[in-house]
Amino acid sequence: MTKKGKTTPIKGWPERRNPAAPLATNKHLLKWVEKMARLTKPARIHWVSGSEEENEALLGQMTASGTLTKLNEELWPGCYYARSDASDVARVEDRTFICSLSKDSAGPTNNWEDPFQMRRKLKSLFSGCMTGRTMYVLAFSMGPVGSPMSRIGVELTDSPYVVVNMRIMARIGVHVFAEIDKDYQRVVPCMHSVGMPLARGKKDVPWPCNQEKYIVHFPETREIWSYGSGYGGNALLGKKCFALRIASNIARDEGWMAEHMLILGVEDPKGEKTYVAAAFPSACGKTNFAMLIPPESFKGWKVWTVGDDIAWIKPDANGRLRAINPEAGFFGVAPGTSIKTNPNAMKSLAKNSIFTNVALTPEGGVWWEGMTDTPPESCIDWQGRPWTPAIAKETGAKAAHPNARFTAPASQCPTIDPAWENPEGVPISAIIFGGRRPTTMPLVFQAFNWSAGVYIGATMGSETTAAAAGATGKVRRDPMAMLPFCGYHMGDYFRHWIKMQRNLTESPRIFHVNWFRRGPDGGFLWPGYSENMRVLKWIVDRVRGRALARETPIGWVPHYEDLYWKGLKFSAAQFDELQRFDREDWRREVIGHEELFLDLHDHLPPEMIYERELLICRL
Ligand code: TSX
Ligand code: MN
Repeated sequence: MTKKGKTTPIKGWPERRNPAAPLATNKHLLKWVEKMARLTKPARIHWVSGSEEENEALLGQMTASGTLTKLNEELWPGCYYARSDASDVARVEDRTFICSLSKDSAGPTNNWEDPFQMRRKLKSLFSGCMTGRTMYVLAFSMGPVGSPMSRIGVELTDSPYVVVNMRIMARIGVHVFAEIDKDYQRVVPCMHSVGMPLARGKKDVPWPCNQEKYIVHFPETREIWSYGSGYGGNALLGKKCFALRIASNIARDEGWMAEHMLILGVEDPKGEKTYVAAAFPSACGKTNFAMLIPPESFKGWKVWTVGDDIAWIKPDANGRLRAINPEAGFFGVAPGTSIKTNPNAMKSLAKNSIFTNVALTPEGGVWWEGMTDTPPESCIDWQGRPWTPAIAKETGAKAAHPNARFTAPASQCPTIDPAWENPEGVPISAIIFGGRRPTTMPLVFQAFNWSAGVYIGATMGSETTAAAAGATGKVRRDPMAMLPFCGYHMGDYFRHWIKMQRNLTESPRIFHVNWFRRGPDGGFLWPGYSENMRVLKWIVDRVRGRALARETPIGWVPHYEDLYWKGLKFSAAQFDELQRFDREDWRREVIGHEELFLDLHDHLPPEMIYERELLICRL
């Protein structure tokens, strides 16, 4: 093990005694790194190679300093555990900024700040902010290295925790530096600091961060600056900041789409594969759906996972949409994940994974609410305090933070699609929108056409839960699940969606699903989970021209007989209740659409207005 704070020399690492030696030759990159080092004043610079030895050394160093705990190697091989500061546990949307030249291009759903003023602010925040720390030069590729659909970033960070997490979530290191040396034009510079300089001789804390947080995007110059947080999407800049907020700007300019979508492949008994992408707001079980296991009765059917969070979708030379998952890992919410709800996720995170803000068991394992039916007799909670089921009963304390995460390599998922790293991506035949809706929305319906489908995506929403701010039981609109992630005006984003069809010879079919409709007794009408395969099969059969449907005012819906029911007792009467179209509910629904559109009206494409009018007429 290396001494605290020292990154060199590293045992078993003869080939790189000096991590300060640059791993790229590109002059622009070297100059930028030098300039940022002059600004932030780190004690040393470490160019991240991505090697196994380097990773071991970083993990060892963080274990020695108390940032990480190595889990029991027998139970959790290659796994580590981190507890964050109690004030740094989630993305900070009110501290997230889009700094375009004009406020109008950021739109009313983003926090805008004048780029010149913000640059001045950032300069003062970042001045000397890495004092006493190591600045890691972390080159990463979103998408397989060398794929024409991939994009490259370089994150300068003073957090070794970020480095080891990014190593799972993205492709990093020497291969990416080699790409940069071929073409620096494609590089998105990403600055990250936890915002806690270390005075000489002063002991570090396990989770350095700053109460003042700034997550800043410059869409025009394609830059990201993040200050004050070491957690998740605030700090792993390849994910939400780059692959969604910056990439949505690049995609609009270049004619493709950066979406908050899972990608899965459905293989039928003949071996024919149909890929679909799906957007759901948070707390709808996106990762569970991406890793779905069909019920026993679906002989010969299989679901393959391409990605669980982000899809970059682009028309190919034949005018068909193809998608890649720009990520290399899953950064999933741990609570609620179990062998029952998602066995594939449990197998993905069984080794070589990092757990943040879950509970630590006496055996050196991890636990979270919903992982097992019976909780451990005792454990250490996410804040380092003793936790027992009795304490939980008395005080309501959670062992794991509700936003606790696992960082797991996608390659470890048992259902990872053989084509998940295909540089050309996979062909997308259907797009699914969904939400958590106790009323109004049937289990499934199909949009009449592309523009009607875009309208469905634009108006989608989810019931507000206790976790989110605001009243529970109201619908929160979250267009295409992109409200916190679109790096420009939402109205322009809808226009871009509408325009995408012009580049296509064949547009994907668009569907809306709702696993969460409730009956008069308040219970869920649909069993969900694996049984969602029945809906997925209908969707695939519709796409392939094999399934019938019935026209309603909102779109095409399946008859009871159009779904495959073997292995599930679900009557036609139950199905009719689940699929029920209620005119009164829908009249309320379109009024809800209006609320969102009011804010965006001066940028809305005419199609959104016409679709709404047509829907009203049909109601
Ligand atoms: O992930 C979920 N999915 C998608 C699975 C592929 N969840 C969990 C949501 C929180 C992240 C679901 N919860 C789903 C679902 O389809 N459906 C429900 C609602 C539900 C919960 C429990 C039951 C049924 C429905 N229990 C019984 O029927 C016994
Ligand atoms: Mn997400």
